[in-house]
Amino acid sequence: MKIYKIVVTGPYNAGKTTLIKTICGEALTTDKRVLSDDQVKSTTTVALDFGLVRVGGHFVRLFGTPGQSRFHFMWRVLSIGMDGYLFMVDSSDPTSLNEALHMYIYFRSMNPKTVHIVSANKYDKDKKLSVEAIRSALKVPETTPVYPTVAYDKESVVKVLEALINLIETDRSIIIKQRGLKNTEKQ
Ligand SMILES: Nc1nc2c(ncn2[C@@H]2O[C@H](COP(=O)(O)OP(=O)(O)OP(=O)(O)O)[C@@H](O)[C@H]2O)c(=O)[nH]1
Ligand SMILES: [Mg+2]
Repeated sequence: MKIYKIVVTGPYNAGKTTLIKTICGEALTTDKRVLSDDQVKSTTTVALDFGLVRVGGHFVRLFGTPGQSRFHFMWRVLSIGMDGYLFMVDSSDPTSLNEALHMYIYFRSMNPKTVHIVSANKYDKDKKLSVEAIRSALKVPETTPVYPTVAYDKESVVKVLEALINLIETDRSIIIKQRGLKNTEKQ
């Protein structure tokens, strides 16, 4: 059994805190009241979300970032030592895509070798952008999966986290093969 650190990130209101609460039940959150007038919700994450969960036979430490760019210093801090990240986008809000693109570029340049999955969240909504539209808007590389998710739905969250863990493990075994080393680690 391994312990993975996975960061859940993405722009404001994408559903990061909801996803962590859904899968972890008891999660540490730091939501505070939104101060601006044009609010679409009443609270926002100001530091981090944290939860520990067992997925696919492994322990996963989940760290959620704030979405607002004024807390961007936490993006770097929370990324230290991560094994992979989930980049969440609100598929029902095309106006959030520009901000999502900037944040996605920032995250990829900060962690160029870290595997990740993009989530088209709120896929339960009638009006939404397709997975393909989100892939194209964010210029997601072909090798990176884009998954439709519903952060309220535990099954959906487990599925995307299992996929991310598989990616992390595949990436590791490729690196080990490339180095010509034998993976003697006991499973
Ligand atoms: N319909 C639907 N609503 C969702 C889903 N995920 C989250 N929401 C709603 O979207 C809003 C934002 O959710 P949060 O979890 O606070 O989003 P966040 O990404 O943590 O937001 P910040 O911390 O402010 O960046 C809330 O009203 C949630 O109830 C989803 O999959 N489907
Ligand atoms: Mg949040």
